[in-house]
Amino acid sequence: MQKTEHKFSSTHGPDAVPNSRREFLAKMGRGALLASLGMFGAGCEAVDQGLLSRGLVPIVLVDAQRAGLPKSDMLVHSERPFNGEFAPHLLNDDVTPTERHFVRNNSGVPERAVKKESRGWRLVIDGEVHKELALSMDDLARFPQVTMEVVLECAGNGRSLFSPEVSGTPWQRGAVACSEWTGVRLREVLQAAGLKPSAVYTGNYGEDMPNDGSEPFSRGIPIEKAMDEHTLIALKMNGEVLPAAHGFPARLIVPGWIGSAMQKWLNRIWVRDQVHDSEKMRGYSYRIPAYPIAPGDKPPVEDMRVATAWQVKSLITRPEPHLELSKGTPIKVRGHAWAGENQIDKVVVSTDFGIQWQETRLIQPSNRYAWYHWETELTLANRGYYEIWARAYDDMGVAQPFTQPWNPKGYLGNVIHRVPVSIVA
Ligand SMILES: Nc1nc2c(c(=O)[nH]1)N[C@H]1C(S)=C(S)[C@@H](COP(=O)(O)O)O[C@H]1N2
Ligand SMILES: [Mo]
Repeated sequence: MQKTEHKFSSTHGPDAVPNSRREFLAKMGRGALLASLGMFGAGCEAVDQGLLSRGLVPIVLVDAQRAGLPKSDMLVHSERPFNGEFAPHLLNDDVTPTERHFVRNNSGVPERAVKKESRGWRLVIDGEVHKELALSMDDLARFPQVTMEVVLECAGNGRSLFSPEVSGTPWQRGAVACSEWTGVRLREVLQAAGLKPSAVYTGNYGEDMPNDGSEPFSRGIPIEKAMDEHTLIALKMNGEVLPAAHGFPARLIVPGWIGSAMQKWLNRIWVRDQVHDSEKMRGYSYRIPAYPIAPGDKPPVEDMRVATAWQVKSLITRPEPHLELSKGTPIKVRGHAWAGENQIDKVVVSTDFGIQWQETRLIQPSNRYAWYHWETELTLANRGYYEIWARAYDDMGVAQPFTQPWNPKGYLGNVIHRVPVSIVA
C-alpha cells in the first residue's frame, strides 16, 4: 500500500485551498484552539469571525507531531485524525512495545495529554449512582493497581480485505497489539460510587472533544462487563504513564472487546439506565448485522447489533512476506492468536492452499486476554510459489474463515492470514 507522507500540510482536508487562505486558516485554527482551551482571553479573531461554528477550523487539538506521531515504520492512513498501523512482521514481540502499538484516533489528541498535565483532571462518575464522584489521579492511585497484558484491536482491523470495498480507515492486519496495561479495576470505582439497581450500561467520554460542534467519540459497555474483574481504568502502558497518543492520563481497557470500547483520555463515565445511545452506538457505527448478509447488501438498521467481543483470529509474524529461499531450507514460522472472550485451542498451518494442515506448538498467554503465541518449522522440498496459511481454532470449536464474511462497515474481519514464500532453484 501507499504510505501517506509524514510531512504535515496546513490544510485540513485533501482539497486544494489556495496558499494564503490555507496559512490563514492554519494560524487562526491555532488561535481558536488556544482560546477554546481557555489559555487566551476572549477576542480571538477566529472565534469572532465564527470560523469555529462554521466548522472551518480543524478539530485537531494538537498536531500529531507533538503527540510523538507518526511512530517510525508506521503505515500512516491519515494524519487528521491520526491513524496508523504496523506490518505484521513488526509485531513479532510477545508483548507489543509502545513504539509498535497502532494508533486510532477519531479526532485530535488533547493538549493536556501532550503536556502530561494531570493537574485539574478529574474522572467523573455520574448517572445511576448513589454518590457522584470526581476522582483525581491521586485518588485513583489509592485504589489497588492491577497489571495485565491485553490484546487491543480496532473493530475495523482487516477492513481492506473486505470485498466489495467498504468505507472507513483501510486497516490491513496491524490495528492490533498486546501491550501490558496497569490500572484500577473499573468495578472498584463503580462500587465506590454505588450502583443503583437501574444501572445497566456505561456511557464513556474522553477529553478529545471536537470543537466543531460534532458529537464527541463516545461508546459504552454493559454493566456486567464494566463490573468484570478484568476491566480496567489503565494509568500505565508497558510500565510508563500513558503516552499522549494512547490516552494520558487514563483510558479504559475492556479485554476481549473491540478497541472502540476502550475510551482514551477518559474523563467521564455516565452510568445509564439504558443502552448508551451516543452516535457511535447507533445506526451502522460499530454495529454488525444480526445474521449473515450477501456481500454489498445493507440490512435494515433495526437488524444491526452493537459489536462487542472479537472473534478467533491469528497473525503470522514470521517469516516476512515474499521471502526467497532455496529448497530444503527450514523456515521458522511464528505468530500470535487470540479469541475475544474465548480461549485458543490450536493453530494449524498449510503450505498447499489448505489441502493439508499441520498443528503448531501453542504457547499459553501470560494471563487471560493476552495473546497466545504459536510456532513451527516448515521445509519446502520443491521449487515454486507457496503461501503459508495460519488458521486458529477457539475452545468453542470455531475457526477462522477462508474468505471474509461481509458487513457494511468492515468490522470484525478475521479471514485467515496468508504469507507468500518462494523457493528458488
Ligand atoms: N477518547 C477516545 N477514545 C478512543 C478513541 C478515540 O478516538 N477517542 N478511539 C477508539 C478506537 S476506535 C480504538 S480502536 C482504540 C485505539 O487505541 P490506541 O490508539 O491506543 O491503539 O481507542 C479507542 N478509544
Ligand atoms: Mo477502533
